[in-house]
Amino acid sequence: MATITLAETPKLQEVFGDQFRIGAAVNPITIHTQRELLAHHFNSITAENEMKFESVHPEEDRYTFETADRLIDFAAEHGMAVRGHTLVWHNQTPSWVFETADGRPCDAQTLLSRMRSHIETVAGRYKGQIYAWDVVNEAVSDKEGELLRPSRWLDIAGEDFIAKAFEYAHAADPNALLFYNDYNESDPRKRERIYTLVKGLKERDVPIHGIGLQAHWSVAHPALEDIRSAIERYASLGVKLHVTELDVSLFSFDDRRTDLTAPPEELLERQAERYEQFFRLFREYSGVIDSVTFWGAADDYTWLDGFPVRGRKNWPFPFDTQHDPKPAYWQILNAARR
Ligand code: HAH
Repeated sequence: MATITLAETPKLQEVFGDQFRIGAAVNPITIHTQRELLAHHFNSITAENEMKFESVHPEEDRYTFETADRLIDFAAEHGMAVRGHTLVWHNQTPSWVFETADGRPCDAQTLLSRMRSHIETVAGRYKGQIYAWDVVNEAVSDKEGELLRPSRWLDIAGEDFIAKAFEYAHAADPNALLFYNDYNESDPRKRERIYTLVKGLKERDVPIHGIGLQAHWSVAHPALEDIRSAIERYASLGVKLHVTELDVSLFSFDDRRTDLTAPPEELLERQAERYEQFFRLFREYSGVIDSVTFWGAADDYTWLDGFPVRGRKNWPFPFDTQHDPKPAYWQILNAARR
């Protein structure tokens, strides 16, 4: 059915080459199954899971870097940049990190010294190969009236765990750009909490260089003007912005429908409209946004298959399950034309 070959489609990395890098989250399977597509359109990758705490540091005295190293090799082979994801997070982190040998909560000093060894080892290993790290992921609360999300990091080490993570990362790789990364980043209330956190870090001279906007968006949310306001607000702190995990779900978050076996044309058109608007906005702010990474590349694989509705497929990317361009791809190209 494809009437145009990959070689004939303009490369996203070239179309936007003067504005920002174009990235994709990858895993050990997609670097094979999506190899040609990735090599053609993308000049940056992020490991979807393979550099997370549980993947590289399953036990206190054991690091496992084989899979992460393969992703680094893939990037090097194709001349791609690598964003690191993620050093400190409340999810996908093994319990041993927070516990004593007999399973009780460890003390603050133990936790911070484990954090330091972890960051030194991981960021140190990829020094010069990973140009930007998501140092802390999702530490801000989704609840009104609460700045930080309750977590074992916060419980044990107190709010200083965030500043410490940045300090350790900066010591481990002084040239890496260090990011605070979060979702619901364009919600006006959460935006203010993220702003408050990062402003506080900047005022204390914590080495933080940017804010990562995850950008897990949908055909319905967030409003374009809320995204614009978030970009402006974050940029006013004098930090860089990276769009770190872009995808555009065909379902709004509270839509529980499970009837679709293929994406309806009408939803694909709405998705395309949204993608065009987003890329126009990214271009408009390309003075502050220097990387746009999709949380995947094509619809044959997405973390949104089965999340948040079990058993439901999603089609959030500009390329379909066969890696052919969708309406979204063509409208992203429109966004590059003024
Ligand atoms: C992200 N959380 C994580 O940063 C990433 O590491 C993971 O692979 C997928 C998504 C986003 C998220 C969300 O959209 C809703 C609820 C919790 C977390």
